[in-house]
Amino acid sequence: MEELQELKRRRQAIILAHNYQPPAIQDLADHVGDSLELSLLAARADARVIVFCGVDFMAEAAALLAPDKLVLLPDLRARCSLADMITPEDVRALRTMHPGAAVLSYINTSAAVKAESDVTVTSSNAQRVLDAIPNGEVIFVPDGNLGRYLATRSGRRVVTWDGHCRAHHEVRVDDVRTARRLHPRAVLMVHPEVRPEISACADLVLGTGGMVRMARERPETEFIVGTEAGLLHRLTGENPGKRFYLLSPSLWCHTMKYTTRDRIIACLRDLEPRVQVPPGVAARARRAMERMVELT
Ligand code: CIZ
Repeated sequence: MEELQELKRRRQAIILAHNYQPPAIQDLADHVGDSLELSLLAARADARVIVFCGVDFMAEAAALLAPDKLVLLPDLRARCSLADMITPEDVRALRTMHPGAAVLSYINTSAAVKAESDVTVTSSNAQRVLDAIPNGEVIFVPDGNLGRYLATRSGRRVVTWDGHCRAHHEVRVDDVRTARRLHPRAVLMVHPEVRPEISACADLVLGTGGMVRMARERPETEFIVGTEAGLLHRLTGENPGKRFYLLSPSLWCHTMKYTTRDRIIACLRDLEPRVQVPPGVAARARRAMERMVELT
């Protein structure tokens, strides 16, 4: 820890950790949050170097919003399989098939896909952004479950893509039955990346930021959590006296767990691996992210 603190000071660095990071990484970070919160923090931070403990698209989003800072991702194997399920060419083909439709891309996309989109959304603001888009056809990529959830909530026609998060998509109705039986008084909160039949039987459907807020504000003391296991560390730490149960053992993202303290030290020492977005792509992708910030 001494070596890490000394390197941080020397590099004028801050460490940002996503809510899904391993507990030890959350504990050493300067801030823990969702991808948008952390990217906005990166932009405002009085630092020259940002160590982003998360997956590739998150570090890219931080690099887009904080172009004056050096953004490091401790392990380049930390990729998001959902983000890898769509390419910029796929988005261009969807636009050709649906001329005039607005393209909303989930934050879990590469900068190159964001650059092909009209606006980016996160799980916490997707509904608000959709409501702010004038009536007409909307394309939502790449998470099919979240796209279908938005279509059901809004009653609008949403063209979806068949991508999914492996961890959330694996949750089954049987997991819900078992958890409800074991914890009958608990509030069931799930992430909108789960299948529609799972969100349909939940008490709350929320992104991780919303789950953190609800756990704090609701009077109930037990919660079944339908999102990646890493969030339980934060929920438990911030809410002594309340209990949190993971909805399903499938809720585990392997690539989120590549970050280690040694890798953070190595990247602060070597100032590598860097996350950089080519300028032509960056300008258009930043516009899609800024539009989201304007609309929410
Ligand atoms: O936006 C994020 O950080 C993700 C991927 C999930 C969430 O709900 O926070």
